[in-house]
Amino acid sequence: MDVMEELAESSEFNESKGPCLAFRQAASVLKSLPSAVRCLGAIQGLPWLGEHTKAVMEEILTFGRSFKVEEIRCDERYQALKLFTSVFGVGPKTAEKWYRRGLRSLKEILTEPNIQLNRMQRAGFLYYSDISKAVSKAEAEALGCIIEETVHWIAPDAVLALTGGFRRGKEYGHDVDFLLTVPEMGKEEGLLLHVIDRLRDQGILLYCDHQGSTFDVSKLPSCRFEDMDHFQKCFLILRLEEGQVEGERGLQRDPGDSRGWRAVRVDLVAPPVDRYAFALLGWTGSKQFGRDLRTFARKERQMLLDNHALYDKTKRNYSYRRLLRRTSLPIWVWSMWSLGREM
Ligand code: DCP
Ligand code: MG
Repeated sequence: MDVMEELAESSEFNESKGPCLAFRQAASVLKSLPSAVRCLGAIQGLPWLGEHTKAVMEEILTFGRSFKVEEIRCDERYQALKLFTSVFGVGPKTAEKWYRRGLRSLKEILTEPNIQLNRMQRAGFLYYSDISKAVSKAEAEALGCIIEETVHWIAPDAVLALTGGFRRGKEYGHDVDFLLTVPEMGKEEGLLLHVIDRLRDQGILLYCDHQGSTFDVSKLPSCRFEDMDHFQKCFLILRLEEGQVEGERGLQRDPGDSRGWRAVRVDLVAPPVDRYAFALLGWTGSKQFGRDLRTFARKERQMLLDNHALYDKTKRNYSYRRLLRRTSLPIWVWSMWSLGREM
């Protein structure tokens, strides 16, 4: 399945949306299987495995390797784009621009006088060695304690949830995602800025990009299915001290690194409490599961689902409480949820 992810990534760099999605779906299906595939017969009848995927799998099953993937791995452009997009704040477009300018390494980017890095990219380079390292569950839990203490110091009745990959049971992630809200509508508005101030006062805020809410309930039908939701959020880099992490291994870092701390990427999202359930479902991910759930809602239930709401196209309403009582919504959401618990 890593092979499928690599093929998806390569298609993304080539802006081939269809193949990219097909390989991601295939990776997702293969991950959900109880055991490794040993013959092509084992995948007969499974959904989302198209001709390309099957051809790659046949190659692997026959020769123990995929020539197509090996070719991609050796490709200079793929290598450069993969490296550049591994920097926080660098997307495929910027990576492509740098590649076209003849740049091939991170050092070349940093020493090229005509390159203007934005604030996020500067932080991405500054903390590259730390934030390109996986974050462990113990580190995520330690950060959870710090955020919880900070949030509850500001709002004792606030609700905080660890989301993203760690909520799905992953042992490692590339960042740590949290959702927070307060029981009283509207009170969540100033919350994130307070949290940021408090983290700064504690001396652990290394970088912060705060985005205010653009959520407008009256425009709900027009803000569906966008990549980013409209809730207030912040993308942070926090300093995590060695003593704060429980467990044998403590901090994830290079051997010989004696700093006693590491930088970690953290996302905080603060939806209003009446949107919390949708935000929690969306931010728990995975991205592919979210995509499949939305497709299922649209095609099988004539409903539109996103991180803000569930809209019934036939009834033309958002009244999800009524829907919960009237239909089998909880059943399909939760059955899809358990079916889609892939990492
Ligand atoms: N998500 C979302 N809208 C976005 C970004 C993410 O709804 N604009 C969702 C889907 C993701 C989840 O939030 O699964 C968390 O995003 P991450 O990119 O952190 O992904 P994961 O936590 O799943 O993976 P990782 O373990 O690499 O952090
Ligand atoms: Mg994450």
